[in-house]
Amino acid sequence: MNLFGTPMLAQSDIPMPESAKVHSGSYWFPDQASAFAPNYDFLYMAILWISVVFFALIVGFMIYFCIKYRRREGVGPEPSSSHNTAIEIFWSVIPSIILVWIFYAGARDYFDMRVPFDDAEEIYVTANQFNWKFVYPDGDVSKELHLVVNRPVKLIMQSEDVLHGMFIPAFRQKMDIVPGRYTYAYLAPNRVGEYRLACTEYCGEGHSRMRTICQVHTTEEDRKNTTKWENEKHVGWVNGERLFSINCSGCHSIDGGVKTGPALNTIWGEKEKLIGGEEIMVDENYVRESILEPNAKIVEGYGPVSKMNSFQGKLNDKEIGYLIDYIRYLKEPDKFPGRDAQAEPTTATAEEAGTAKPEKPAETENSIDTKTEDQDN
Ligand code: HEC
Ligand SMILES: [Cu+2]
Repeated sequence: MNLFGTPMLAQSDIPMPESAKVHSGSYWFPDQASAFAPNYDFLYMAILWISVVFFALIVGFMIYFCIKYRRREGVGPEPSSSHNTAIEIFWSVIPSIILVWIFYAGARDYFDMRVPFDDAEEIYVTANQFNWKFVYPDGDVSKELHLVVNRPVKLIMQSEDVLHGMFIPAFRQKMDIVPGRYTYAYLAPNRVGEYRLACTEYCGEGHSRMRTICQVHTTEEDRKNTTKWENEKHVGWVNGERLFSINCSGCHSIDGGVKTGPALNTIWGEKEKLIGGEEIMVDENYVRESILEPNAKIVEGYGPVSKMNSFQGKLNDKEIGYLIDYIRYLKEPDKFPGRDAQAEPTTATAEEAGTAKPEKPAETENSIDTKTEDQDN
């Protein structure tokens, strides 16, 4: 049992896995399910015990002196010293050292949690009154947050209306979701199970219902197969379009214009001239190689060294597959199912969720509004 009682899972139909019923949490704390949690709990307990010890010492001495030096019949005031350098130094230096240590430990843990991981899975979080929506790199959409154990995660969060807060007690992590800008949270789930995720900024009447679960799965396959996705029938190229707008659109146009790199809308199936005069047919392997090893084959006019950085380790095979779908779609849109072939919405939330619209963290506040408007359809 922990202080918060059993997890509240009212919003979810997913049966609770065995692991979630066993609490690893202490009397004070819920489960520790994140790599950050032990440090936080340690610091919390350290500060608590330091405070307890000093409280006992100070109040103890105070009571003792009150009694010892109380005013009594026939006992005159004793002469008292007004200054003792040794004691003053002692009680200034020791607490200072402790305070500096608390600051150091707090800052260290804080920065640990704020520094992006190199290989984090990026999950887009949209909060609105009073729902959560999570969009995964391959376009899957869910109403609960589904993670894979020991796989670091970057949450890119935005609000559609008012201020919300994302709190996962088992991770000891909390981050505001502020309208008009993106906020980030870096998660390091290290324990399989089902944990609570709740809104912690009062956001209106339904605030207390704005909670869901964060499920940490054993493997990617487990997550893929056991999760109830909101948009099961989503179309590959739409995912590709999303990934493209996040990763590639800065250098590649899809209207034929040349940016840092060549336009990609008509290359599929064509012969491409490389530096050195060689010609190559643009197919799956060529696109794949262009993404993973840009320098292996360089398009004529873009040498001698490719300005494209490798996406090795940043995009997995499935994501590259979606990008290939998208590049093919750009060339031959008629051969692909339309955007509307996506899952038929069953509820109002599923309707929004059905279209995995490209959501890209913007650098500046101003660009956000235009971006979301642009990408709404
Ligand atoms: C930093 C800029 C930059 C980014 C970001 C970038 N590229 Fe490139 N890309 C280039 C440049 C420059 C070339 C031409 C040189 C070469 O062939 O490597 C190129 C070439 C390519 C080619 C070969 C094009 C042709 O005409 O044969 C493909 C395919 C490609 N990029 C796909 C992608 C995809 C997919 C992404 C996103 C995952 C991406 N690129 C991101 C700069 C970039
Ligand atoms: Cu809220």
